[in-house]
Amino acid sequence: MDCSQRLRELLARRILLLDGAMGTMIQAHELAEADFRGARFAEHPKELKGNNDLLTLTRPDIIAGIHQAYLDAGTDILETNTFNSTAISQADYGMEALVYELNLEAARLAKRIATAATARRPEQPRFVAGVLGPTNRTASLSPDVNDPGFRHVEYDGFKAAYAEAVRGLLDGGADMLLVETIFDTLNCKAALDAIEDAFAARGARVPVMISATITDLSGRTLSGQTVEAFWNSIRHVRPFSVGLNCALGAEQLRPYVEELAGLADCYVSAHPNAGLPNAFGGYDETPEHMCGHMGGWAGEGMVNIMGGCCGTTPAHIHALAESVRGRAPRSLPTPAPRCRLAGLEAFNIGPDSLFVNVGERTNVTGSAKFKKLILEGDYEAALDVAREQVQNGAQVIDVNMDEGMLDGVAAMTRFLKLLAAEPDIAKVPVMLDSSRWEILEAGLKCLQGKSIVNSISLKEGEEAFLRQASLARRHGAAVVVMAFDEQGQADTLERRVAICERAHKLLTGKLGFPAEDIIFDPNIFAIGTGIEAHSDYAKDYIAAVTEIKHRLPGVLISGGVSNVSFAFRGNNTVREAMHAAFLYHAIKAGMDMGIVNAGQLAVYEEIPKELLAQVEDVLFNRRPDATERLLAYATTLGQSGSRAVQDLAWREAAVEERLKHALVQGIADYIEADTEEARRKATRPLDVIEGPLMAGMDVVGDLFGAGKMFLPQVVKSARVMKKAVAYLT
Ligand code: THG
Repeated sequence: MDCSQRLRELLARRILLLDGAMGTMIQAHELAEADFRGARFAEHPKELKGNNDLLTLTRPDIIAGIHQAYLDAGTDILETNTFNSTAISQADYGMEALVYELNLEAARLAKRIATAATARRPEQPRFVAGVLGPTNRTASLSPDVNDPGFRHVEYDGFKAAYAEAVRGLLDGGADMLLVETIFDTLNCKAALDAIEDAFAARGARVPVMISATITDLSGRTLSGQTVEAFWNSIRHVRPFSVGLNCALGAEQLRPYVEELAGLADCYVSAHPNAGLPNAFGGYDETPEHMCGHMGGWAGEGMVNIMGGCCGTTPAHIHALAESVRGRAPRSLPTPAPRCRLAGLEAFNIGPDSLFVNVGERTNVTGSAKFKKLILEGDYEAALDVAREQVQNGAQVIDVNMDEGMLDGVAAMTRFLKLLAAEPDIAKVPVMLDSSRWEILEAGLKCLQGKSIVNSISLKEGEEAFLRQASLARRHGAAVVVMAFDEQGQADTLERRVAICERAHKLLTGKLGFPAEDIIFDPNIFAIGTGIEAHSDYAKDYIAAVTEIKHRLPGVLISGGVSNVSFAFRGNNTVREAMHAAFLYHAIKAGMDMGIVNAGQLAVYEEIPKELLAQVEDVLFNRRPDATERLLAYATTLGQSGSRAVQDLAWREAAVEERLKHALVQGIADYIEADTEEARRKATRPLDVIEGPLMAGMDVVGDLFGAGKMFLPQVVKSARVMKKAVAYLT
């Protein structure tokens, strides 16, 4: 039986115990500089006092004694003395060269003591978790407030540092690995990437435990993620356990452990501090106090693995062992499969979700304005474009830096690093959009959340496709798969469906890629181009959506919506009507998400009936002269400007109608004057809210419910409503 199976067997019966703090225990020995140095490092040029991990080599007796004390207290899983044993952390002491040895010897030492304890009492087998600490650097935050794009260490640097530590821990015989005290999920993802490399190189895996730290009562990690966003960002490695440790005491940590316990389909661990640090940086929560809380968690079936962090001692672990004895461990939930994305916040997409709007404007090929800003290096204003998309209701933002004049890797990297410092943008997941793999990969190395890679395809054959898909998976990303193969882009219903089926089979069969993380894009091409061969493009896309959803359950479907109207560039009235009608029908067919201009979506129901009929004739290729008729009709509408500006006929209607129109269309321009007019007609200002304004919002609600309005439009309606209410107040 391998270690993972033995652990699972034990965990089915009881809660397993980690140990407690190492640092507090070392401090109690009141060691001097000479103890840290020993004979071997007597001449080392830097001060070494405080380099606790070094004691594994210079005072192994002390570390062994601490391990033994924890085992005697009831610990099942010992943690190695390697919290700072990475080149990044050891740089403080000039001991980078020692990292492999520190990890190797720490694992050997813990293993020797654990094995001896198991031999003495085989009914309680003991295990060693090789600890990978967070380092003292952040991968997704700048240490310099004046330069938010700066990083001390980049993703590849973190990964290399962790790789070295992992090698030592595994060579030393660690039974499992514990990536802990994670304050920045990108650090953790680099560690997980290094761990996967090591497993692949060895042809063997060990269980991986992951434990984050919530730094304050905001309930977020230092790098700003919520508990669920964190979980979404790391669950692709199928961890053995996920949990929380450090920073807070048991009482403050409770709600977050409880939240995680409700989400994670793996074991849940918790090892809190002995309370919050006191004025002297010490910890004074007694074993009884701490276990008063944690015993309760055990009683409620909230956890599987427990222990202590800063300030805890063998007395705490002993008390914990007493208080969890006989308590049933948490049973694992079976959450429904969903595409679980994350920025700073979680964003889950499933079969019951409403249509997802992906903001298209942060694209150098899709927006002249964004391109100009990036080429000029005005990243600040470029970030405003992203911010505006999010404010307008984009739930994901598509970022594309494919431009001949641009170093795409550098631009993607810079933009995403700066974006990480803007919580109002970084809260949403990112869709990395590029036709070049290097750019997609560079983007993945900047994002702590769970992103979407847009896109991969069979264009260059199966090998390249599978390689890119597995790399995307390694970073935990979902993928957009274009209906594109060695023969070219699919432009018929049959080829669209056939390529998606082939890609699905390869991804799920060869890589075990979860269906819910596959987003098919069956190609939205321009229609109304005057070219006969293009006339079924929209119709076939919509039919392909139905067919793919039917044949490949669980996958999602997306597309670049604005493509469909390229032939009508310059005429936004027609373009917006085409997008609204296209979306209305494609969503009914099962389209889950689309790349759209979130600030500029027309309401299907409000499209003038004649225009709608003409647009739908083109969409569904209902008559041979459909395009000509729409073009002719388009010229009568004027060449540019949006419907709202052009057509002021609605201003002639009664005030109640005008208020409704403004709410449904999200037009704020006249709202105060119209609200004032309604107020003068009413007895009390409240009557305006309860009367015409609520009536208008009811229409918005009905259209939204019927799939005829989208979130970005509702956001606009809400803004208009707010303005009217503010005026009345
Ligand atoms: N599928 C996938 N990804 C995609 C696409 C797709 N990414 C890019 C594109 N298609 C989706 N994004 C856009 C962005 C902008 C426009 C169209 C698609 C657009 N822009 C205006 C134009 O060209 O007329 C630009 C106007 C301006 O400069 O402001 O229409 O299909 N997976």
